Amino acid sequence: MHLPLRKCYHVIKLGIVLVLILTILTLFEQWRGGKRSTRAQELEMVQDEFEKQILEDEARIIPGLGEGGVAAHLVGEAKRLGEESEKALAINVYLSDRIAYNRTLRDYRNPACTRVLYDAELPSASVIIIFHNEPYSVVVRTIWSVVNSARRDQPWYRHANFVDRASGKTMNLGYPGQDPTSPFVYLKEIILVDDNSTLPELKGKLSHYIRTRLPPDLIRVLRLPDRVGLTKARLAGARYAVGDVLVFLDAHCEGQPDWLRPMLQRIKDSPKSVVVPIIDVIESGNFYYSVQDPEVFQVARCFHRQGLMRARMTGARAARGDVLIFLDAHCEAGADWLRPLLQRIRHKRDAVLTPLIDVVDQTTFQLDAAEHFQVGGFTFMGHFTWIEVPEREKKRRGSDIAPTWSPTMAGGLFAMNRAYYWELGAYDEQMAGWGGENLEMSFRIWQCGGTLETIPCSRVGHVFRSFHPYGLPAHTDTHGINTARMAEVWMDDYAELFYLHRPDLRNNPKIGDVTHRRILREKLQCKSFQWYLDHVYKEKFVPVRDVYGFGRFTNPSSGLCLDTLQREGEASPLGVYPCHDTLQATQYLSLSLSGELRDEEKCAELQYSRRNPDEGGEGEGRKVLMVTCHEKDRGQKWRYLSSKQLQHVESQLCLEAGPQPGADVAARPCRRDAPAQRWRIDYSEDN
Ligand code: LR7
Ligand code: MN
Repeated sequence: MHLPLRKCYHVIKLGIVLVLILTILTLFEQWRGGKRSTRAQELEMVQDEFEKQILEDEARIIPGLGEGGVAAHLVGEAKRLGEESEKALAINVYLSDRIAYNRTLRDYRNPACTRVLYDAELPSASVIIIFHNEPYSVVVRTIWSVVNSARRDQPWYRHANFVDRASGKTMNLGYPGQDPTSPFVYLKEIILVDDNSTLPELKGKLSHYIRTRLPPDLIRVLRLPDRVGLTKARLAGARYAVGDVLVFLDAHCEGQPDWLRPMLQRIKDSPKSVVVPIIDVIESGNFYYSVQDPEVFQVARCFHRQGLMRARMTGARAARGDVLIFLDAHCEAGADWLRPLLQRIRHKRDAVLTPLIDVVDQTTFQLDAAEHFQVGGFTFMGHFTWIEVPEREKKRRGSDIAPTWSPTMAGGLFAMNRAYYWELGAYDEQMAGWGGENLEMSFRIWQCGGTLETIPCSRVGHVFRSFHPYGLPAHTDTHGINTARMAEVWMDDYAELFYLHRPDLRNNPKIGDVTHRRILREKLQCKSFQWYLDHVYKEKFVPVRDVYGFGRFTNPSSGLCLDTLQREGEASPLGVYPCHDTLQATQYLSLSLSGELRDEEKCAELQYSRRNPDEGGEGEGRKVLMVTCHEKDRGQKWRYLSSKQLQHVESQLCLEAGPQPGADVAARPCRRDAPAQRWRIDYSEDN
């Protein structure tokens, strides 16, 4: 009895200890597990919240709205809310939130593009999209557009086969190193660079959207800890990228079918080509996707019948409108085709205009848009402009869809071989905020041995905004300062023409140090700006090149100078103003060798006078208007007489100073004894 009792006691003691340990263990486990699950729960709750918001977003979308790229309209209260959002954000965000993230677009490409075969083996692309406080739905639509238009399973995806040299076998592998089953044959990655946005929906919600709605392992989001501006944000994206080619996009773009391959193919064939797509317009108010130049309208017609002259005359006699428009009876007009014509005729009564004529196929009624796109130019004020493709370039490129040389690029949408990007000096990392980097890179490309080309089969739409919805660092003029940095490094003596517009920036310490960029220019043995003007952009009017005289045009008897008086607008009268001691932009005019009296973009011509079309009235004379130079022989030709008079060749009238500062000049019958008709030019062959 004794022993078993003792044993029993021990057994019980042991049991109790064991039970205690077990209880403690389970309690601990429970405690730990509980803790873990609250964390998971919290995370889940946040995700659920994002999910809920995203589902709400998706429920808001109106099927079919804006589909095909047509203008989207809302009515009533929704319309008002839309307009309000556009006023505040420069984009109709309320509307954007209601248009499908992956809407389709009408295909505006030249039909010849659909017949091009691209190599099966193309360089891989890293698409870099930077953003600061861009509207969420617009960013998501941009991402979808890139993803969709780079899929191999799209109907348009056809390619030339890749022949393996070793085995002689025909293969379709995509590019080397890529999983051949991946649907994104040449899209390596999309890198989103968040330039320190403050909008909450661009943080967790956007990440959640990407994680749950978009293909895995394709999209990275880089969150910058500080706001660095667009140049440095792009640099950050480029450092991160691993694809063969860098493709930069603004965060409000939609690509046309197959927009990426034509650029990759060109870079493969010519690695030092930096390429841009044709940039189409997505209207900020209604998301209408239209071809690049909104002024270009399209009237389509199929075939021309003969012998219609008499019928037209009869019609013209009966017409009562201000303007006669003749159309064949088998035309289809593009959007807003009429107003550009009427607008032009209002400014220039004697203009006879033809629209851009597209072709409608007579059997299929397929509309083939006449190829029209513009390339990049610049002004000495440091701004990007659109220019027509020069005639000599049309000859050189050989075909409407061939790579077309462009003197500059807009800056936001381009593709470039990644190694070449770094070799060529990437970006000037001391450029802040917005602006300037586009001309800097354009000049650098050309001057240092590359080419800048528009690839016509690649078209991407961009939402053009009328103002920046985001603030820029401390309201500094980053565009001016960045442009001055560019001018200091790349423009040689021509930098003076920039400083003429910005005397405040001359020798301004705000510009900062550019030594390292000058060293880069030296190292790459780049050519001069003069070379650029002479070889790349011959058509550019340079106020000191190919001119008979330039500078101030002084009327000695009054001490007044010709002055554009900072008047903006399509056609603004030329006036006079007391001469400035130093040359300033509004008084900087040239008399070109072809006889134009002009500033950088506008030429003096006479206003049409209804009363007396050929003679200047004895009274007020005819007004002299500054209008866009047309480089045709008519109307904009002047000559400088030995009597120091400026004579308008066509009308034989002479330029006469206005009576007081700020007055308009006039063209009047030439009188040798009229002191108001005498002009002295600062720099000319005579002086
Ligand atoms: O501080 C900033 N940080 C940014 O990340 C300021 C802007 N950004 C982002 C912004 O969210 C956007 O995605 O940078 C991108 C470009 O800014 P936008 O869209 O306000 O510029 P933009 O389209 O008005 O201006 C054009 O010129 C700029 C000069 O610095 C840039 O080069 C833009 O990329 C360029 N856009 C285009 O080329 C599109 C075609 C427009 C034309 C002509
Ligand atoms: Mn933009």
